[in-house]
Amino acid sequence: MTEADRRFMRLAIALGQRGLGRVWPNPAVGCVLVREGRILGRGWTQPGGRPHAEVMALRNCDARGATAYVSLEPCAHHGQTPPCADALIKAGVARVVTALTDPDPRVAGRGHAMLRGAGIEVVERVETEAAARANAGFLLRVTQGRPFVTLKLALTLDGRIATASGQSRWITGPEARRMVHALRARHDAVLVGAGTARADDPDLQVRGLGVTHQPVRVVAARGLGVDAGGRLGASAREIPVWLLHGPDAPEDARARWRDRGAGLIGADFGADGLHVAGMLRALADRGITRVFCEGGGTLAAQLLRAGMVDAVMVFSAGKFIGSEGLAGIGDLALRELADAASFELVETRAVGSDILHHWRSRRAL
Ligand code: AOF
Ligand code: ZN
Repeated sequence: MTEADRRFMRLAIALGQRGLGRVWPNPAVGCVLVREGRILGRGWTQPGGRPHAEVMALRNCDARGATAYVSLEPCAHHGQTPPCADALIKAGVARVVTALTDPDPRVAGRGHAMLRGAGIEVVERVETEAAARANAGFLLRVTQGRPFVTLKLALTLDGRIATASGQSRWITGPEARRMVHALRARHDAVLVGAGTARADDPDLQVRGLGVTHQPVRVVAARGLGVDAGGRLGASAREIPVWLLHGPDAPEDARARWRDRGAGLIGADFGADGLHVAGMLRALADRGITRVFCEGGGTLAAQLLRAGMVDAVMVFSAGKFIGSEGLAGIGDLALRELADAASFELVETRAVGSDILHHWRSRRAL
C-alpha cells in the first residue's frame, strides 16, 4: 500500500458520499480507475442504489491494466445487475484496492475472492476508518439492524428550543436553516416526534437548494395523535410520510392518514412508551440507513438514553430564553455525571450569525 493508494481511496470515498441520502437501502460507494497515476474513470452509486459505482466508473473507458479503487468490496451477487467483481474482471483491471469488506451476506468476502481467483492483485483495508464512517448507515443497517442517527438541535445559548409559550420561529438565522435543508438531503429520512409535529406543523422537505430528491418524512406517534390535515398530510402523496405508531393507535386516525397516502408502520413501542430500538429497527427493515432527527426534546432524550445517537449537529444562536423556555433535550434520568451521553468534537464552524458544532459518538463504528 502506497501513499498514492491512500490518496485515490480518499477520492473514491469522497465521490461515494455524493450518493448519501439517495441510494438507500444500498451503500454510497465510490470508485476511481487509475493507470500510471492518471485517472481514467470515476463513478459512484446512482440514485436508488443502482447502477453501482464500479459500473459507472468503467463506462466509456478502457481500464485494461488499471488499478480500481473502490470504497467497498465489489459485489459478488447477481441482483438486479450482474456482480461488479465480474465487471472489473471483464474490463481487465490488474489491481483492485478496497477499504472495507461488504457485510452484506450475499457478498461478505466473495467479491475479493472472485477477483483473486481471476488473478487480480487485491489490496484490502486502505482508509478503512474513513470509509466506515462514510458508510456507517449502511454498515449499521446490515450488522445491527438500525440506521445511523444524526440528532440536529437549534438552540439558544441556554439550550432552549422555544419560549415558554411555544414560539420557536426562528431561533437560528437563515444560513443555519439553509444548512439544515442541505443536511436533510444527505439523509434517507427525517424524523420528528408527535409533539413537534403537533406544535410546529412542519413539512420537513428540502427546500431552496435545487435538489431533486426528498428524504422520507417520519413521525414517531405512538397513538397517532397528529392531525392528518396538516402540512405533512397535505403532501404525503408526492413525498412519502411514514407514521410509526403503537398497537393502540385508534382505527379512525389510521384511516385518516391512510386516506392522505401516508405509510403506517406498526412499531414495537414497548411497555414504557417510546421504544426507540423498535422504531429504528422498523425503519432499517424498510431499508433506511441514515436518519436525521429534528426533535423534539422527548424523542431526542429517548434516543440519547438508548445510546442510539451517532452524530449531533448543534446550531447555537446568540440568544437567551431562560429556564422557563422549552429545553432541547428532555429528561435523561441521569444519576452520575460519568453516565452522561458523551460525544467527541468533529468540527466547529460559524454559519451566518450562528455556530455549528458537529459531534460524533465515541463508539467506534
Ligand atoms: C458495489 N458497488 O456501488 C454498491 C454495492 O440490490 P443490489 O443488486 O443493487 O445490491 C445491493 C448490495 O450491493 C448492497 O447490499 C451492497 O452489498 C452492495 N452495494 N456494491 O459493488 C456499489 N452500492
Ligand atoms: Zn456491485
